[in-house]
Amino acid sequence: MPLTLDSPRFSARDVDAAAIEDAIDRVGHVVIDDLWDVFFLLKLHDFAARHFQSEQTGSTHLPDVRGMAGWDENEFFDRIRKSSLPGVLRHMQRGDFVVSESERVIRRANAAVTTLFSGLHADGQLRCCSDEGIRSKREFTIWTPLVDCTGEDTPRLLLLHRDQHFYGVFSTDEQISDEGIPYFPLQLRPVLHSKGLQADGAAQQLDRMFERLYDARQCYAPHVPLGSAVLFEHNIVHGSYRHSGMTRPRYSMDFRAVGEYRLTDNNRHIQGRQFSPKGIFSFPSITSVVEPSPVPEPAAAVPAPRRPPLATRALYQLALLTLPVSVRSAMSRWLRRPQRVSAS
Ligand SMILES: O=C(O)CCC(=O)C(=O)O
Ligand SMILES: [Fe+2]
Repeated sequence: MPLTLDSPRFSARDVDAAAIEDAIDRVGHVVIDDLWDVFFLLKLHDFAARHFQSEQTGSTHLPDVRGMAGWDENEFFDRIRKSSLPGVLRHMQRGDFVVSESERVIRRANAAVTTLFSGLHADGQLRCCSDEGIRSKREFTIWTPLVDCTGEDTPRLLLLHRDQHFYGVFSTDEQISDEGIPYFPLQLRPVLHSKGLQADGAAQQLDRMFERLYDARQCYAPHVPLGSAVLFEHNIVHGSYRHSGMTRPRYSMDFRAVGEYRLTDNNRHIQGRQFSPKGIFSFPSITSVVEPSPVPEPAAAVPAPRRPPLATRALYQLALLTLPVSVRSAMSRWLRRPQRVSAS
């Protein structure tokens, strides 16, 4: 069973929500091309570059972006509103849906640093909400790269076929352990600072384990150009697609959406925004309609990263509307060039 690039693919310009749902039901995930405004993603890339560069811990992710310098909460929800996602999610959730504020992550993956990838796992962080779903109990993750992910030099997303798992492929004597908790090297690490993956030869060992997984299970690592996203169901096993030959780092954003749900003591603490045909409301307490707001200037203390000039980015945005994906990908890679992060 090979690793394939051939994920079900749809265009956000001509969205067929029923066909997307059908593909999710069969395979577990879909790629949606041209979903996002690329300027928005470039802003998020700047945000990620600023905050990861100032961080010394070597962590794979910024777990909670709320209140961080440069994060614009209203713009985030407004960009979702302007995309094709509400149509798709309303169809699959059979009505209003809620995007959580807390289970929203900016990540990085960099194969030059063995520990900088997200190991295999299933999501389901919002089970306490989706279990109480009124019209649907489904929970979806939307994964969006903030760089072009169409080359073999850049980590992208790895997904297993629906109902497949890495259990059974490896034996327990291949597990390593951090703070007494055993796990497989390609699995999501149980603790942030994983010593088990810092041993000599760990990168090669990881490569070999992933190759054995690709032989044993149906795996997907679709190309995802800047502007596209992967939508998958919470129980799909996924993680970073990486191998030690990769040279470019990747930033990405992921967030989750559940159907409108009943409030209980277990989920009342989870804040989110409810998308309804009347607008976007804070949830659980429906108090205000969210209006788009101008993007605030970055905080003075945080140095702005180098970015391509506005005219170049405007040209790119124009080209995006007219050129085929292969040409857009090449432009996107070129645009990302000044943003490279050193491997150390
Ligand atoms: O970005 C990655 O490599 C992993 C992403 C992930 O775990 C998620 O989107 O839930
Ligand atoms: Fe995940």
